[in-house]
Amino acid sequence: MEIKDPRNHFSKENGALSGEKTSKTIRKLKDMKGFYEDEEAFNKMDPETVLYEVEMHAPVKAGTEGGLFFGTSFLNPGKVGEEFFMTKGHFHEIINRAEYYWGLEGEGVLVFMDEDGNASAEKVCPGSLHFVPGKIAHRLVNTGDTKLAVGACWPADAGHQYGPIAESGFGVRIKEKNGTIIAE
Ligand code: PAN
Ligand code: ZN
Repeated sequence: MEIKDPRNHFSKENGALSGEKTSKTIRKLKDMKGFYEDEEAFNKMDPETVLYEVEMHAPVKAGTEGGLFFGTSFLNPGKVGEEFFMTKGHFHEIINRAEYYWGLEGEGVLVFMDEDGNASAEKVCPGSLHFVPGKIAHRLVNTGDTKLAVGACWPADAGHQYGPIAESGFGVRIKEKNGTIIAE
C-alpha cells in the first residue's frame, strides 16, 4: 500500500491553508453596510478596504450531513469610528449546529448571542479554545493592532444565516473608549 503525501497544509504559525479543495472569501467594507453603529465614519472610509478573509478547506459539498469544514479567518486591525473591525456574524442555517474556534495570532473577542438576544463574550488569543454551542450566533472582533487569525471547524451542513444579525445586530458592540476595550 502506498502511503500518500498530505495534499493539504495548515500553517502552524497562523493557520493559513493551502492545497486541494481550499478556497478564499474576502469581505470588504462595502459588504458590511449597516453593520457598524457610526454610519458617518463608515461612509468616510474607502469601501474597498479589506476587513477580513476566510480560507476554507471543503473536502465535501456544502450541506453534506456528517461532513466537516475547516477554515481560518484573518481579520485586519482597524476601527469604524470607535468600533473594532469584526465579522458579519451569524446563526447557522441548521440552527443547532455547533462549532469550534481557536486563537492562532493576534488579540480579539468572540461575541455570542442566543435566540432571545442575550449576548456574552470571550477573549481570543493564541492558544485560546472556544466551543460555540448550537443555537448561538457568533462574531469575531479584532481588538488588537495586528492581524487576528482564528481557526474554526464546523459541520458541512450547518450553513450560515446572516439575516437576523444584519437586521438587529448582537445587542452589544466592541469598542475602544479612552484607550480601553469595552462591550456596550
Ligand atoms: C466562520 C465564519 C468566518 C467569517 O468560518 O464564517 O469567521 O464570519 P462570517 O461568516 O460571520 O462573515 C464560521 O463561523 N463558520 O461557521
Ligand atoms: Zn459559524
